[in-house]
Amino acid sequence: MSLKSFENNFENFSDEVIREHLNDRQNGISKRYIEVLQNFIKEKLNLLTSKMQLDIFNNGTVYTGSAGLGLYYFMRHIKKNKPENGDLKIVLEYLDLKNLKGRRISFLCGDAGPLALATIVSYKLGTSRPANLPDYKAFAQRLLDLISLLKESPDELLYGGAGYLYALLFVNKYIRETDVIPSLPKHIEKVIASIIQSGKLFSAKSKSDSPLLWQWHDKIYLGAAHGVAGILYILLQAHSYINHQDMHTFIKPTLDWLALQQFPSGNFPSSLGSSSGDRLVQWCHGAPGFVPLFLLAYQIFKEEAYLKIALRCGEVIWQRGLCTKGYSICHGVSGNAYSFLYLYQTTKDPLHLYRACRFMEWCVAEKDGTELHTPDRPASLFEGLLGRLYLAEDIIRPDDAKFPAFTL
Ligand code: GSH
Repeated sequence: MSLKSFENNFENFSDEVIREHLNDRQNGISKRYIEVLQNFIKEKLNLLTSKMQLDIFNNGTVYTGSAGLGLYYFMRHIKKNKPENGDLKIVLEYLDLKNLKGRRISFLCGDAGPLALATIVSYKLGTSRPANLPDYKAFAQRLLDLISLLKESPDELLYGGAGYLYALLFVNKYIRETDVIPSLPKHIEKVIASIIQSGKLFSAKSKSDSPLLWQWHDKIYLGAAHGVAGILYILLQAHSYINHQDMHTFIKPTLDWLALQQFPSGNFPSSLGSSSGDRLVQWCHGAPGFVPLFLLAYQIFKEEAYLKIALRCGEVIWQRGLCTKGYSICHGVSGNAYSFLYLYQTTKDPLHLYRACRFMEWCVAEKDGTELHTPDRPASLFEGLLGRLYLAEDIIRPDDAKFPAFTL
């Protein structure tokens, strides 16, 4: 056992061992395991909305606060075969719209998350929205106005510009009709231009081989939450707004530079020149956050090398992804399970679905001694229990699984 992860003693994939979790055709979850997960969701959701209420409402963000539960209910609604708009009223119960701080720009830790959700819900409810809920245009305007914070914000996902871009793309995705928010496409382009420009400037300043580079707190982070991988992933999801020249002169070469940073183990460093070396295997820092990036790069640029990088990440996550820290989505086992879901979506190889199920099982079992750090916010989406519920919902329909606040 290394310091950061428990030894993975789960059996390797075989037709025998997968029967518990996978269906006969090995292209989905067995009925029996779906039942296990549904019971888990029911029991824990009850706990979250009763005994853990205080913790859910400790702040209003998606990351550690009530909007995380709002996002959970929103995605549950979206995934229904016949979504009924009336269900969306529950999302509103978890958006603390009167107490937004006006300090941070991102979806996860700033105002953009609750405002994006409020915009979509208010739009979808239309005239059937509660009498005290403003029209979607008011929320959309507040979301757009957050751009005034862009210059003073970092570029990364958790607190910065990439997190703002995610919020704009999220609104664009779920309010499907064009021209509902006429200035949105131009606004998205402005934010992309600002992130790319900032990356060019810092790359030139630091004389980097990468044409784009960003820093956060004076360090060049590489991972999903604070670094290059997270920023590139959001930019790639917005590639229809980016011209061919920028894609091929800046974004792709940055991706290729990033690929060179992969450790022989398959993991990635948390930051450039990090003295701590090959240590963390978790979504926020390390291989799990790079899997969706390189799989999307593979889809966009059709280069097999990107798929290979993601598959190598998958191996190290299987070996070292049972984090001693705990089950969280951000820096724990449930977040790591998403890597296998993404690999399954791209390759359709049931090996990856099986692996996701075993990591899920670890998080459901909560065996003594398998979470050595009690989360600061035990109920929350990114540090706590809600993340595991989110994963359980996603594993039931693995083809549609999307890491929250990261994949559109
Ligand atoms: N506050 C968090 C919780 O209670 O869940 C723990 C903090 C944490 O683990 N942070 C992540 C991390 O990897 C980054 S988001 N920190 C550095 C480390 O553990 O070395």
